[in-house]
Amino acid sequence: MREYFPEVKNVKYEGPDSKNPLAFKHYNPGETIMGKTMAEHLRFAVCYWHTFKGLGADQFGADTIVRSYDDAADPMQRAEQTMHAAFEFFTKLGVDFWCFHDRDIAPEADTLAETNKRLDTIVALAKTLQNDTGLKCLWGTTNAFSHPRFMAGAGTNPDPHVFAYAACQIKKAIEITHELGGQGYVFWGGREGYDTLLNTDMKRELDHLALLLQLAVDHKKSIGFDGQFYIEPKPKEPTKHQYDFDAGNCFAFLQKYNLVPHFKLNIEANHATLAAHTFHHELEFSAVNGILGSVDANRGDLLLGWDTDQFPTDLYDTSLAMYIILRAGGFTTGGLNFDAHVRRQSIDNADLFYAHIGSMDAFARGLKIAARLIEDKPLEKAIQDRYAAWDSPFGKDVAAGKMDFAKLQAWILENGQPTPRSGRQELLENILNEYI
Ligand code: XLS
Ligand code: CA
Ligand code: CA
Repeated sequence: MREYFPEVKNVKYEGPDSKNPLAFKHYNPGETIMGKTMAEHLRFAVCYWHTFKGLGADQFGADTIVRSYDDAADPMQRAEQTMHAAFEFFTKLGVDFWCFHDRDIAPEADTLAETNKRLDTIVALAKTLQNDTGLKCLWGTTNAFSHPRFMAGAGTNPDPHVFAYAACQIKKAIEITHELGGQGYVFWGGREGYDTLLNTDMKRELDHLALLLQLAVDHKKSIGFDGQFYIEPKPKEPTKHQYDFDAGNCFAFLQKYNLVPHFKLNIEANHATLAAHTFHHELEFSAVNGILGSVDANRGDLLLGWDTDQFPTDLYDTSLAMYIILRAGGFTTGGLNFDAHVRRQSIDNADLFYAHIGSMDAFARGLKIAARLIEDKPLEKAIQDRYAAWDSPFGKDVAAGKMDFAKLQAWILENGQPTPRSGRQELLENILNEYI
């Protein structure tokens, strides 16, 4: 069997004192934290598109990275080699899950029939490799944004012919995800938005997008796929405005079209910052509304205003993310998918490993920090204390809606001015630092 990453053997946990760059210092998959192993909590997934198909090209320049699995002239042979390389990588890294778009794993042909036949060939190979290695599919998805036919959107396209094409592609992608035992399926509205309102019928587009999702829900039921559907918010890029702007927008959309029971959100860190939110905010909004499903773990760059999809290494981010996730009950079908790519100058195979190892360690540390925060409750206590007046008899009556405006006025006339209280932000930031 050909080896595609010969310079790296299986990555192991060596503990915080290890100086081996190809070992975990903090991610110890079997270690138990709050009743579950680290592997069960974190549910790491490697993404197919950036990790194996991304070879360093950007808007200003061509590929910089050469991988040995990419050396076959025939596109299907290349796809097969890539799949073998991917499973070698997953196994050596020691993750349990992977994620893919239909177009990542098999090249598109001239007709839908031929394209789907190619997918079947590659999916059969992926299934065998899953069985051989124990790897599982966290989620599958459709790329309905790269092909020129989707330049004006997929479900939101002004042409029903394109809507139909997108539907066929989604149908097949759900079927192959089901075939691979996928635990979920993601809808990212890559071009479901607009570049100018001068040529856009927004009402129709929103209705059509909802219809496409409803048809997907119907199809899911008809084939008995019980994986979780997710919408992945992103405010812009590639279009100027995308309808699935942020978690708040997605939730409103799902409510309007009665889709809430069928969808959760896949929150990506970099998309949160593009929407001028924090990762923390998007996770918390989803958690409090019961729609937190899965996470695309990456980060942006504060000095670059686009979707740089860098590997996550910031311990504040990973700690606060794990804090929200644990408090929301942890992942069920979801996980931490590294939707991230190495930088254009990181051209060695080893760089792919360093990137994933560092991010897995960063989340492992985040998990441990979050668990201690949950045990000691410093933030929880501070918040409880801040809102304690709502637990007084008066506060309870107000919250229960027992006090109308007239009663509130009478109460104020009797009780006068409220007493200002400190929000203690700096103190809480200091306390958080003690844990990190
Ligand atoms: C692009 C998105 C995409 C989705 C899956 O910005 O992050 O990769 O995760 O289509
Ligand atoms: Ca993503
Ligand atoms: Ca992204």
